[in-house]
Amino acid sequence: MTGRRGALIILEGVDRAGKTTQCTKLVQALRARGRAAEMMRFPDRTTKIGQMISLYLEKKINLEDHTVHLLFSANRWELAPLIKKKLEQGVSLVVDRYAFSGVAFTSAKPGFGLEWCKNPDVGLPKPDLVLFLQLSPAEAARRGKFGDERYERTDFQKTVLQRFEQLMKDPSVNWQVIDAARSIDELHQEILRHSEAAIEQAANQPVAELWN
Ligand code: DGP
Repeated sequence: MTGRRGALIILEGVDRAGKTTQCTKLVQALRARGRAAEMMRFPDRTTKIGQMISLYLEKKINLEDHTVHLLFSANRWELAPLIKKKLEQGVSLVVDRYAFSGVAFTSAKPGFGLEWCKNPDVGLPKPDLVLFLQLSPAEAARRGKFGDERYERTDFQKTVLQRFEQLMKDPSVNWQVIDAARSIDELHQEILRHSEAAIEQAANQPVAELWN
């Protein structure tokens, strides 16, 4: 043990922004540079709670909106001990979505305020870096048709983007906005640069708590 902890790096953005591709490339690049890195994703559909979320997203079951919000949050909480353990072991985690998606997607539904949506995730490990892959709804639509899952509608995604923009005003979170309309490799290079800086910065600091 060197005593250096790993960094918690989140990729966020609307659907089709390229998050999963970039998460995979980032983990590969960090490992190639001799850094311990692993990928995670939320929702994690492999747990019991995740399986229920998956059925909901596939529209095989319907769930009440508050209930679903709490399930997505519970899915992050059930992985929180593992996240902390990995970070303490010096492993940097590259995570496809986190609490920001949780707040943006639920608060895009009628009758849900940002503050209510943020509450269940209070106390989760705080990310050292949140990369927001910025893509206009028009550009996302050019990337092909949405699938059949719940939330995959252009009008809903426009509201989600507005909610993300509200969240990005919070200066306590290390947001970096990345123009996702560029090539995969250009994006990757910028993401890698920000991630390397975050890993160096996080190394000697304790893991903080959302949303402080
Ligand atoms: P993905 O597996 O990344 O394609 O995400 C599945 C869908 O679930 C996607 O439309 C975004 C949405 N989503 C992700 N996290 C949350 C969350 O915490 N709450 C809600 N309501 N939706 C979420």
